[in-house]
Amino acid sequence: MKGLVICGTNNLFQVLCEDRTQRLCGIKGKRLKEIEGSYNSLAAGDRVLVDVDLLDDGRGLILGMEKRRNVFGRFNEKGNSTQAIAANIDLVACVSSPRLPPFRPRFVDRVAILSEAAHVPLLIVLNKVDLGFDEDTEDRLAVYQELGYEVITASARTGEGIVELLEELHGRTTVFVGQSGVGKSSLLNALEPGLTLRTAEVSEKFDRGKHTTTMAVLLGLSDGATWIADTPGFRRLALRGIEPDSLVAYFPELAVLAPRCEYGLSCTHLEERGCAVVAALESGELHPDRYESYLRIRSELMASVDYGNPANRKKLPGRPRRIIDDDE
Ligand SMILES: Nc1nc2c(ncn2[C@@H]2O[C@H](COP(=O)(O)OP(=O)(O)O)[C@@H](O)[C@H]2O)c(=O)[nH]1
Ligand SMILES: [Mg+2]
Ligand SMILES: [Zn+2]
Repeated sequence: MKGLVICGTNNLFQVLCEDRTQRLCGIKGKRLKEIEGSYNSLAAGDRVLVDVDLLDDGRGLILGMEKRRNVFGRFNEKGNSTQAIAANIDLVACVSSPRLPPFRPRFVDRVAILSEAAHVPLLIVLNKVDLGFDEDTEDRLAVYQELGYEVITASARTGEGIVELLEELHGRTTVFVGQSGVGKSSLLNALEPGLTLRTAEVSEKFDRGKHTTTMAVLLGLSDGATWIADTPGFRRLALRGIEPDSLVAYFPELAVLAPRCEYGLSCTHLEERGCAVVAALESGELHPDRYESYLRIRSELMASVDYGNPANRKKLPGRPRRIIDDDE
């Protein structure tokens, strides 16, 4: 029968089957050939075909996966491969806070790129607005809005913005991402009391140590139509698999500017003559922080495994400048 992957890791998954029973399922033959080469085989939100264990109704075997509509993932540096976090989603919600921890637009930029890569719209939630926020943060949020990203200011503590957030999420499947401490769990509980208790319960069953820290758990709201993939706080979001020369396509404002560069597609937007990106930066049309993100991520992509190979490097204009950890 058909089922929906709620969470799982290490080839063991919790699947909500169409008869409304949750079953702990292994994978037939340990691996599904559709997704060979990925760090974790299946992700929360994947639709699968399950063979129920005849001797134990609480168990089953996953026979196959339905083609994914999309997948939101990140690069796992330890595993040196892409890690699917949630599949078949309608929205990415990047949760942030103005203080404790401070607002980190560079992290938001990375989530925005991952959303663009997955072709999924992005919602930026600034939680903890009861703590107030400064002009810089306000300024950056306005930039994101101008770029076409939805922004909601909220407070899990006072309830501000929660109705608005619920309206955004209603009837959709959303993955919540954000650094730890920004209030993802608190927001989920503000949306529906007790919601995160289930994350804790499910995580316990899967306590295999290392994997649980990156496991997403799909939670269904009681309306039966709204799903949220709760994720643990990622400290770092490494990016891979994007050609450095195509990176502009993931920054909406750069994608518009780049075709106007004098050197066209071969422009790296670093220091070429007639670069429309640099011109926009100088005129103030392009936010310097967004350009800085572009530079940092480009360096990271240039220095990554794929481009560390001299054979590949020759093809690429410009040299990696430095690797910067955005946590700093
Ligand atoms: N002032 C304030 N604190 C909050 C708010 N939301 C969460 N917190 C606090 O921030 C801390 C981290 O919250 P938590 O939900 O665990 O964050 P998570 O790691 O993103 O899931 C907790 O101490 C919460 O009480 C808020 O809207 N305002
Ligand atoms: Mg949490
Ligand atoms: Zn250029």
